[in-house]
Amino acid sequence: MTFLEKSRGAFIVLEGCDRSGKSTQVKLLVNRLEQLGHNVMLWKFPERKTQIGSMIDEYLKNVKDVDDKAIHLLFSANRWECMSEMKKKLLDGITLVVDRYAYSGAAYSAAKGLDLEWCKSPDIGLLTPDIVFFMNLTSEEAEKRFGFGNERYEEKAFQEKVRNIFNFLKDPTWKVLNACRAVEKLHKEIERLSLKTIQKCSNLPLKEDLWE
Ligand code: FDM
Ligand code: MG
Repeated sequence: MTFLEKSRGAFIVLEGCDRSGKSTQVKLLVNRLEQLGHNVMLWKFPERKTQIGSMIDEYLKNVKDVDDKAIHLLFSANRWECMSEMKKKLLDGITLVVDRYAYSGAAYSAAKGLDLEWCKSPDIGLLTPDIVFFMNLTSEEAEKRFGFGNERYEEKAFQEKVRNIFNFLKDPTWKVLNACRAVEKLHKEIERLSLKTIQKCSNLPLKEDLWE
């Protein structure tokens, strides 16, 4: 644990299936927090700009095939390689709003049939978010949104599996949001809960005990 002399930023994660509105909401939240004078930064996993990230990018764009377990470990390594920078920013008082995290890592890989506990294990000990918002869609609403892109995983049957695993993974600390609602309504709820979180965790130590 890292003890604090000044207030730190909050580690806020948004999770959910493709097309659940995460990217829209992280942008809205970052803009709003900036407006309110907070020090805030948007982060996204996978972080495609690193060397590991560019291998992941090629995999997602179907340029390359990679063994299921190997790509899973690369997604995890991609988080580990960002930890020191993220930690530094949080300790500098910057709130991080993060689009996907280790929960996506476990859900997408386990949806391929890999053992869930095996999937979680390489992420054990990562920074633990102060709050996880789960963008929950009914399967009817999810179905309506499946026009779909051309990256790997973006198809209906697979997303349904991912959804089920997210539901299995979620714990009582998650804020499960009804993501079928209007963008602005959802945004207001995320803003309210984020502001509460920022205040609540500003004097608490960072936790580096994900899934321990
Ligand atoms: N994804 C994302 C994984 O399979 N594992 C992970 O650890 C993470 C962070 O990569 F299909 C998947 C989820 C999604 C894709 O693309 C990332 P977008 O841009 O977030 O949809
Ligand atoms: Mg996608």
